[in-house]
Amino acid sequence: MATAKAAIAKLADKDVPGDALDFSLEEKLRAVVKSNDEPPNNHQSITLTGGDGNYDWGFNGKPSMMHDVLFNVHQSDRVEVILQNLTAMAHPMHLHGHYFKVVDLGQKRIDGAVRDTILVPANQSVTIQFDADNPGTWAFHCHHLYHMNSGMMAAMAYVGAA
Ligand SMILES: [Cu+2]
Repeated sequence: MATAKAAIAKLADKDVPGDALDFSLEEKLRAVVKSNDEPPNNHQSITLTGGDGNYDWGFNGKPSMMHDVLFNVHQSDRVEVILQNLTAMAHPMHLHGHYFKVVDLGQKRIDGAVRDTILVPANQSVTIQFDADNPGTWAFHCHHLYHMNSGMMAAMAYVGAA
């Protein structure tokens, strides 16, 4: 739609990949505040799976839902989570209740940004670290709501917390 006599520009080229779906922006970012340098004691490895025409997004090969606990932490853990995307789409992964540091992009170690959501491009991996300092059961999900609603939604639960 356009108002009368409005100029309508055309895109010059097709098939030019954009920056937003790879690591080119993310790898430039650095945290403003220094975070915990302690080595992690709680190591998790999670695959992002599904979507082969079935729209059955999930984790570790299984469509999940909010009440499935994907992984556990204990209070005061330093947690490292490897997110390996085995699908053909990028997933912006979001953890509630915590801020995490991006420490690895595509198996390249970095001293990256602190965030609560990180884009994991198709067929790539991202590793995050955070302090388990907010007891409870927290949603961990893809921020594409249509992926979340079709299975890429689970929880991170503190052991011994409600
Ligand atoms: Cu997704």
